Amino acid sequence: MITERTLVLIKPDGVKRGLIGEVISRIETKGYAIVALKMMQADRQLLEQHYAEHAGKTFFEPLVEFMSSGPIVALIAEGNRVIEGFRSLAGATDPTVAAPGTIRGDLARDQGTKVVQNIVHGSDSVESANREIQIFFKDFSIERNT
Ligand code: IDP
Ligand code: MG
Repeated sequence: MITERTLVLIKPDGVKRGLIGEVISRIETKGYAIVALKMMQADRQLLEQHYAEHAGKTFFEPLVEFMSSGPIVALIAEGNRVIEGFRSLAGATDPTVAAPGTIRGDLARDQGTKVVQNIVHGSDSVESANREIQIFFKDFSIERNT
């Protein structure tokens, strides 16, 4: 049995709208365990590292600005296939077409901004999860994902 961990971020739009509890509740009621959790203000350096794969894209600057515009919540969720499972809970990147029933489909919509505001981030692979967990939780052991 391989237990996975994933990095989840509740983005500034989620925090501002008072949806921390709603997002955490969906993760917990699905059956995943939350094994680390903090509220923080992400700075540019941290976000450039986290979103390195998007450097150079038109929405990169707006993304970094948006993600540093207010507090976020970072957490590590754990469980079998949690990486895929949380992406499924989150729904498609574009909230306009994210399926109803998903976090993005139920709680977000197009705000007409340069960057898509969609409440949550979730790692997309074991490699990303390990990398992102190290960025946000430096002292956390990633043993179980390797
Ligand atoms: P994901 O969050 O669903 O994994 P990514 O492609 O990794 O989506 O993009 C990271 C974030 O950048 C998205 O969650 C969204 O906030 C923003 N984003 C992605 N694609 C676009 C785009 O085409 N226009 C504007 N913002 C985007
Ligand atoms: Mg992504």
